[in-house]
Amino acid sequence: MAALSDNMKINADRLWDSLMEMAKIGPGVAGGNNRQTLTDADAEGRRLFQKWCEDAGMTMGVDQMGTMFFRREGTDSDALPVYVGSHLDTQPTGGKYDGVLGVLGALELVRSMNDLGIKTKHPIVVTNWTNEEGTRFAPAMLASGVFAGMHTQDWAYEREDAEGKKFGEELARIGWKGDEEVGARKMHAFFELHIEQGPILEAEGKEIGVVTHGQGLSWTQVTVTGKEAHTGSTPMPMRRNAGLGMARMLELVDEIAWSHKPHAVGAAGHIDVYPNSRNVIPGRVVFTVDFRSPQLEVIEDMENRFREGAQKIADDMGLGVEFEKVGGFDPVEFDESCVSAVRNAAERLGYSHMDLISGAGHDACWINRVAPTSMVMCPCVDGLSHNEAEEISKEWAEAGANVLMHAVLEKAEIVE
Ligand code: HGY
Ligand code: MN
Ligand code: MN
Repeated sequence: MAALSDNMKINADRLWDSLMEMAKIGPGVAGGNNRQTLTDADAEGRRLFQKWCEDAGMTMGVDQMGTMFFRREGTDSDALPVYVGSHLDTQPTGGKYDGVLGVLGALELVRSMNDLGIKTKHPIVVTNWTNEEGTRFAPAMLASGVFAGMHTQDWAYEREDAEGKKFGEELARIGWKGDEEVGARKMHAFFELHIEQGPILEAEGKEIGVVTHGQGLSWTQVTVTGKEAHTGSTPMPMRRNAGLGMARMLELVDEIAWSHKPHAVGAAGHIDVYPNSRNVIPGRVVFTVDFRSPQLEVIEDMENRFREGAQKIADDMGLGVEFEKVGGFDPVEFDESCVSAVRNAAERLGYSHMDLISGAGHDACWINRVAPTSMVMCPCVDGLSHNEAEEISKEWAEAGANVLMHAVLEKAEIVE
């Protein structure tokens, strides 16, 4: 295996230009992106990505969840490929880099390998996972979850968005329902570059996060039922106010998360109120509680205490309450040899770095169950993400993509 040298670098200007070009597709209203999964904007972004990958000499495969795989041949076509990628779908108030940096950083390392004439024993496959965000179709990391055998494809196809549209139908509608069996592909390793989406790297003045673990996640959808009534003429003692019940339950979510400080977190980002009319007491509310912690027993404690407490709130207020687990995964420990490849790369290239637990969920968290996996993280400004003001520097993007390239090359084995 030929040596990796620190002059093997990506082209930072080309990476940045590609990020800015992709950001024009599915623009938000405040400088970020709203390119939600299986929308026409997602389809347009996929076509641009396909063109770029094919221009870089790669051949495309698409599986039945719409995940896109672009293969660069190795000298040993029978060797298991090294996969590298992330996701192109965004939140409704998404930034330009969440997921996209990992997909275009993977493309850039192949483009740079072409420029530098680098050959590897193992093929390399650049990947765009469908529906990482789980915002339009819950849960998050849906396609990678099916790939890892955590969900059935039939269940995934039946997931519905707020308008009652089904995942499988929308995937076919945008023309990205591939023919490959999901999960049939076997991997030598998987790497994902991602912005941290938190404040630690910037605060510590580090350029690279060597991601050793990912915290676990629990999503519980809660339906509270009361009774619609007139907000003016209904006496207070007669009210069965589902909105008030939700408010008390959300206070409980916050209290439970704080009880496990400093690492546990809890909130509800999805809230639907019915009928959502100014002069009608809400008769029904549906919201999703998002609890996370690096420790499984803490997640389980938070889930249990919330259900007990919310049930008591509902009982005391004469409300109905139903709970449905709609997403979740246990805390993740990434593969030691892949983590070392990331750490070796940061050291060889002279980037400041630190070990990190990922606060957000990523496709790598599921793929870690079926292949040796790890992640590279770069800082983001003020740790802000899932906000159109999400920002990174070109230097951070360059550092992350260089470390990604060297980690992939360590596993793919350069050939003279
Ligand atoms: O929810 C998450 O952690 C990821 O951003 N989908
Ligand atoms: Mn992401
Ligand atoms: Mn995200």
